Amino acid sequence: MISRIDLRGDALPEGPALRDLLPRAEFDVQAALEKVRPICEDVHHRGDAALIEYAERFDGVRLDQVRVPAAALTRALEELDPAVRAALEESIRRARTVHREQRRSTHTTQVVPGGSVTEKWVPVERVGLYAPGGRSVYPSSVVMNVVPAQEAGVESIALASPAQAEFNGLPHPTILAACALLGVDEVYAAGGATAVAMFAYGTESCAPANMVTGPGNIWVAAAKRYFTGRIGIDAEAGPTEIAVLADDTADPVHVASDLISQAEHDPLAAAVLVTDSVELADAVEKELEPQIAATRHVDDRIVPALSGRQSAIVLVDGIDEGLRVVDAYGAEHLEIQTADATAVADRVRNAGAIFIGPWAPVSLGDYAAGSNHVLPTGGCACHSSGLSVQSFLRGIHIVDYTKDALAEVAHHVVTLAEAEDLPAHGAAIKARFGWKVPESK
Ligand code: HSO
Ligand code: ZN
Repeated sequence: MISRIDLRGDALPEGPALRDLLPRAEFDVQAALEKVRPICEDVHHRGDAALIEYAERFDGVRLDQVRVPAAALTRALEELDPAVRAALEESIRRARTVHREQRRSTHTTQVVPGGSVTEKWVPVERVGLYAPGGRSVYPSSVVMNVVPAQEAGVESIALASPAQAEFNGLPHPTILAACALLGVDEVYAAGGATAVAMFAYGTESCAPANMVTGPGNIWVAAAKRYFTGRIGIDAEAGPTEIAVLADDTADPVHVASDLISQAEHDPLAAAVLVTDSVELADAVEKELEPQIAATRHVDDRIVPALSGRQSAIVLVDGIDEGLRVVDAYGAEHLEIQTADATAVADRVRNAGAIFIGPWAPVSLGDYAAGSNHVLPTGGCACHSSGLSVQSFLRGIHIVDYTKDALAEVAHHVVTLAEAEDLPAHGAAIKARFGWKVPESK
């Protein structure tokens, strides 16, 4: 079911050529952009009325209002299965423990006597978080978005999730319950691109946000791209990915179950095993079948994900080559299932998150490791990181120089201004010293 790419024998190509040999799904956000543009502009011009109309068209439910009443949040929490509540509470606790330590403190650098630069970290004022509905109702993603925003000190946090016909037009009750657990009381029934547009432009019932984060399908990614520049975004999340770098010490039962675990998300999800052991590759392939037979979401997601061109078993000549392959791939999630996994993991450069050894499967990170599960996809791990407190902070430089400190460096500033043919820049210095460049000491 899963294809093989055999890279053994010849030397691996360098850089992009190696990346081209590796599997990856088509995720054409640009094409989707043209479709979301009129929807976003409609929300701009007609506000809540447009949101209500799109909920009827896309979600099949007629809403009276897009804002979820406070009583619905309270009720959802009251009716939440106690075991799910306990699990969410533990997930929140662990995520807070990790994210609290990501806070940044103000730091002043004394550049010269009398001249300092302070970096002050200020949270984004208002953030709109998106939680998908439909196939992916993930209260865990509410946790992963809200916790870093709260720990960063974001004052105003709103969340949107699609209206669900079976719940009278409210978002899914577990999403509402997660919001209530986290203390998020501003929630909207809005889905996909319309939710992003609601946060970007604001409507009668929802104030505009400075930033939108959260997972979503291609329409959400396209809407994020449409508004980039106007608002901040976390990332254009693509289908989820798992790569496993394994040798003959790995347990094929674990490897197969982990590959299936992420294939379960989406028919476009990617599962890639990189190994130098043909025996392990054979054993994993054999193990996939009974495990798939024993689970749900088989024909709609797991089989298309594993048999799609985005998934493969990649055979390499050794773990050094395997490392080159996983670095070229830049997986959202990377498991290291090798001898001395910690040392191997230490050598990885590109991955959204790394899971070491047999006892740290991606599923743990999805729910309760304390790490964040909103991670870069599509190879973006080579330049971006997952969601964190830092995502919601801005570092502002505060420049404070005395007259003497400015005088000392003035000639350099004037020289550079002249070199760039910007004499007025230099004049702004000279104006402070009787239109002369102060003598350097
Ligand atoms: N693996 C997904 C997140 C998730 N898993 C939510 C379960 N629920 C993307 O990192
Ligand atoms: Zn997952």
